[in-house]
Amino acid sequence: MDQRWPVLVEELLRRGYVLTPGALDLLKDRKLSVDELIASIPKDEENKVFITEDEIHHLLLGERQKKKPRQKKRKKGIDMRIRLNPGDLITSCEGTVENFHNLFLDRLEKLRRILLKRNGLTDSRRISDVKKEGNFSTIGIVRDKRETSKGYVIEIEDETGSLTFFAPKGRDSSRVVLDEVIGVSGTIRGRRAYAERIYFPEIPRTNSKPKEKDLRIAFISDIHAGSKQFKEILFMDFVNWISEGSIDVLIMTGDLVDGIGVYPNQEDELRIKGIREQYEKIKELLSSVDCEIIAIPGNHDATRPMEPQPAFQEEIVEPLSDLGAVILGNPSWVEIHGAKILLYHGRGLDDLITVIPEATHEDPTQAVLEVLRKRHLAPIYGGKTPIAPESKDLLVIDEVPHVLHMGHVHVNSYVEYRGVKAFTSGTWQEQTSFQRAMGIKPVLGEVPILDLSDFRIRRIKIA
Ligand code: D5M
Ligand code: FE
Ligand code: ZN
Repeated sequence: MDQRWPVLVEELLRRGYVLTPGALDLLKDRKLSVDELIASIPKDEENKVFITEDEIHHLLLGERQKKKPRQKKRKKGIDMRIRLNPGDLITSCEGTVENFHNLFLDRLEKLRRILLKRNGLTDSRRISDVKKEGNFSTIGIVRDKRETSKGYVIEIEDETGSLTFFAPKGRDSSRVVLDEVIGVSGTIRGRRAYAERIYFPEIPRTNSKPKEKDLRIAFISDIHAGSKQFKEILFMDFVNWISEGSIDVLIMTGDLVDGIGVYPNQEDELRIKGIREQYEKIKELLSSVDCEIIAIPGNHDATRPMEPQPAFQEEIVEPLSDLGAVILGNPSWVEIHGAKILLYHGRGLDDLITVIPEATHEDPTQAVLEVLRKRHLAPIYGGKTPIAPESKDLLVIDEVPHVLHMGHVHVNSYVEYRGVKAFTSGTWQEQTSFQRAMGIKPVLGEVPILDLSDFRIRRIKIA
């Protein structure tokens, strides 16, 4: 705290006002005079003694809103195509055993098509056709994985049967997860199968790049408007920055609001307790933004939590439509001037982080990398990510994108893998008590910007 503090606090006391601890916190490092502070107190509250966090908040925000955005012509002919939007494809599935069977069959078929192109798997057979002795190669869904002293015993399954094999310890075998589709080649001796190589569907080595275009896309996630921990002032600094006209498209990948009833006793952590009002807040925050806005939901938003998630419930998110935002489901795929962009909130990362060596909540890079190699946004079934028994698996990454953007983990990470730029983009919400208990340290206000003029990502930091 700087030198002026005791003076400011004393002066306020002399005039009969006390700052609450929250208000003191907000004022840290901000240069405001006693007169400005007193002016922030509503005039109809003459007997007021305490100056609260809310009042300081409004005062600081007012300061920001004075900066009028430079008016730019909205949507200067942006060529945008929506290639996948789960809302259009979601069925009213009932969750029967047959539904799940179809889901996994679709997953197997889509990923097998990709795996069959790999050297070493082109001759692979269905599991029931694997010869009882000699060399083999096949493809299946991982049903079981157990660690032994020397390696792993892995069981895979397809439509025709199952196969259990031993895989020695190694980078690939350590990264096999339940319910993903893999290929395996090796030998069978005396009825025991030994893997020599494990194959993930993978990203092929290509150097595909979108055409050059003078256009910049900002990626953000996890605003959590309505939460007491939402850093509105920091967010408004970002909004003011984009309102200056440097950004053409703003993409938001979920948890726009904190929601209601997402976890027990959430009411205590909410500044805005109504869901509609939380989206009204988003509208207010973004009202000066004149670039194209694209939004998909996360696990805190107003739509079903099971993935794939259809777009937000229309009645509730009218404020988003009022903004002219393009509202899609989770995951979604948009193409902007030829740049193929896959958007996913990122819940599947929670499950991968628990099993992928070197992946942590602090640095999820290795989990993001595995999403690309496994060509699936949430391969592990029955973990933390609720997955709907749709007949098609929309979480498979059928086509290779140029960009994969996720949120949810509340930290920034970046990996470029075989030409694909994959990243998570942090949050605008301070650490919650739950995150403190889990040891999760959020990263706030760091925004990756994709520049289509040179196809590079630059990260700006809002201080
Ligand atoms: O998730 C914010 C962060 O908290 C993100 O890093 C995941 C983590 N998180 C959330 N729920 C859980 C559970 N149930 N287990 C482990 N980690 C979790 P958000 O979606 O914003 O609440
Ligand atoms: Fe979140
Ligand atoms: Zn989330």
